[in-house]
Amino acid sequence: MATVHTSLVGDRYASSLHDTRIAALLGTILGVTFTICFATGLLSHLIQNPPAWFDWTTRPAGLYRITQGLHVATGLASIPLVLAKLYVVAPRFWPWPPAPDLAKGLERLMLFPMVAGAVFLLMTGTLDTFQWYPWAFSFPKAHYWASWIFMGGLVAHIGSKYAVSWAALKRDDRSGGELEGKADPAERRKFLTAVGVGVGAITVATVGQTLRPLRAISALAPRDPEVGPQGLPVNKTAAGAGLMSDGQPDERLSPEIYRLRIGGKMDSPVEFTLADLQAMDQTTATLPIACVEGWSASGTWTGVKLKEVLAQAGVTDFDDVEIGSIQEGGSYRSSEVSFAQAADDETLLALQLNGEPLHIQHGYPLRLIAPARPGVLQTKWVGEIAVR
Ligand SMILES: Nc1nc2c(c(=O)[nH]1)N[C@H]1C(S)=C(S)[C@@H](COP(=O)(O)O)O[C@H]1N2
Ligand SMILES: [Mo]
Repeated sequence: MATVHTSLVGDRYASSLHDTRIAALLGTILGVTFTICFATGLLSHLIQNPPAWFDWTTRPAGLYRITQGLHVATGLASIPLVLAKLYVVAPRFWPWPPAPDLAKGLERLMLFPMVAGAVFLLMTGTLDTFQWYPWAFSFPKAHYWASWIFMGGLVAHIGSKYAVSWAALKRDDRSGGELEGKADPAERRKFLTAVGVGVGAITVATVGQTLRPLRAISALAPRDPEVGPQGLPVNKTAAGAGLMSDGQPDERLSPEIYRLRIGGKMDSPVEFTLADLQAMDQTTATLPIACVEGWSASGTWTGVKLKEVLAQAGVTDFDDVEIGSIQEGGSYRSSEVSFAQAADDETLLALQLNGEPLHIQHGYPLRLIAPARPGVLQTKWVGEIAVR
């Protein structure tokens, strides 16, 4: 079946690592990491943009921490794997003739969305974990659509390489593939060990931003889960949200002026002062902030149950509520809580973190905190609730 095409570049690729079996092995591992990465990414997208049929659970409380931790970890681990795979298959980049027939031509064309997609996804994803956006497009939108384009290419690629790869993996047979290398077992072992060490080093160097016991050795992690006021990192600062002027907090955050307004489909809106909220039954819960960027950290929060505040405003029946911030612009100034999510006893409007009033950077005087929720939906400086 597969013919061996003469490579234009000849002996430059004489290394025995350009081998079908190594390519198949790396491809299989990448198939696993990319599938986990895609599934967890899709889930994160659904939670943040829920269609009518989807209602994300609140339990277990640490679930999003795990799924998003896996998303970032499998993405980062894929970087050395992709580089290794590109190296192994390099002799096949420019075959001659480029497309001996239509099927081969199509197969090669589908490599473009896959390779370009992988590079784009891994680069933008990594830069996002550092909150560095040297581009003009919306990161979540571009990352999301690129993942579908990439997956299309990946599925086509697996379809076209499945038989050859399976044979190479099963029979230790290097003759049926298109790569000419005659891998020597010792060199192959050295190479694969190096790739494994690369994957391990990247993982250990970053996973501490979410796995506490590893934080001391996670030298490259963009976030240390303990750095920040009250022992928690901060993404959007009060100043960044436009809530500071001349170094002073916006007056709408002051205890005298602050109001929580419940409006929306109600006959007449209801307002609570900070003292009103403090006088309600208080609940304490230990819940993580799990940022989409992969860091997560736990805090002990005290405040009022969202459903209790709504009940006191006369609201017991609704589809969902939109929790709005005093922050005026910005993509993440509000978030939706469904009826089922609001029913959880630990879906809180928090007034305190770790036994102290919330630090202004964590959303003083009131912030949303709920189990299994992406950090981006844990709205800070809450000022209004729209009932729908
Ligand atoms: N109003 C408002 N709330 C917000 C954000 C925001 O930009 N504006 N960012 C969110 C994001 S992305 C995260 S990860 C958490 C972080 O909470 P922390 O700063 O208290 O750790 O706040 C969320 N709440
Ligand atoms: Mo976040």
